[in-house]
Amino acid sequence: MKCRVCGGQANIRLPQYNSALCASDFVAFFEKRVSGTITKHALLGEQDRTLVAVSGGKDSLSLWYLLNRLGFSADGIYIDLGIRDYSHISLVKARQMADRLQRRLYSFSLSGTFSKGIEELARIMKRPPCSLCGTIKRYVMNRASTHYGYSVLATGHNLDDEASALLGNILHWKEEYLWKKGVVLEAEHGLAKKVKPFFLCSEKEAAAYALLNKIDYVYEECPHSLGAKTLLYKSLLNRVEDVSPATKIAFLKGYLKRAKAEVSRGQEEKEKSSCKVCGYPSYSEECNFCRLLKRFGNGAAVRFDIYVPSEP
Ligand code: Q46
Ligand code: ZN
Repeated sequence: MKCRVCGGQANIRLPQYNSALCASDFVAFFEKRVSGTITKHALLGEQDRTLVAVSGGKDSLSLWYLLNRLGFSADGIYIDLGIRDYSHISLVKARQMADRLQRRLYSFSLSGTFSKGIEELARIMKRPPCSLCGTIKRYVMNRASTHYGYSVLATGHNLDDEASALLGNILHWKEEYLWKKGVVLEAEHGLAKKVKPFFLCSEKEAAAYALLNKIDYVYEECPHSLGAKTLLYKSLLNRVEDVSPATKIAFLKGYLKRAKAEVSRGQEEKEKSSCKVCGYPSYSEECNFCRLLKRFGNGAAVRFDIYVPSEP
């Protein structure tokens, strides 16, 4: 197998592009692809201040690293869900990257605020951990972005995440979410713009990029992701991809084209008002997060730890 660019020994097969590349040409290819997505969809501009949602996994750490390599000075935010060793190790990996990049890392601790981790909170509230986790993460990231003056929040969602979520939305006809899964969600209601620069990059590509750049990430997935439906959809899509390479990318590209048309057709969004406590957008008088804080916060305020790496 020869590298399509230099003709040397290829290490990475990319059947979806009918190609194979050596390590260094793969890194260049991957970076060019991400930077192409950023330009094509106007994800980031020179004047933007970017915050990357960092989980300690390969996608988010690779994204943080890559954005800085491309010249976007991006900081990170980590949310400590209080899941035993998993959360601890993830924070260690995130700090290592902050040191390597010499960038700030903000962190928010659930246990520090609610005296309980996500699992206990979910059990008491009789909610699935992932749904509660989603509510908390969205709020905390929005809050950190606006509070510290970041105009863009970038997440490491990759092609496989997006294709499986899309498949799930279609299988269950969740029309309220169907057209809101694009590469970019423009700033609204005073919140930062959300972007997904890895939208067209597969999980395998992100893992290869992490490996080749010696990015040390947490290998285990969050224990709650096991058994999640998205894993089933991912494996189904991978089986299709094995037989018919480039299906996933065509699925998402087709979606993006149609999503644009659907959004511009102007689906009426339910009017959002503001939370009377924190002023953030909410469908009810008091937002879910403030209600949670009232119930479990014991008077605690939302606070972030800021890790500023010392000079190497
Ligand atoms: S939602 Fe669920 Fe993830 Fe939160 S509880 Fe873990 S698996 S981290 S993306
Ligand atoms: Zn609120």
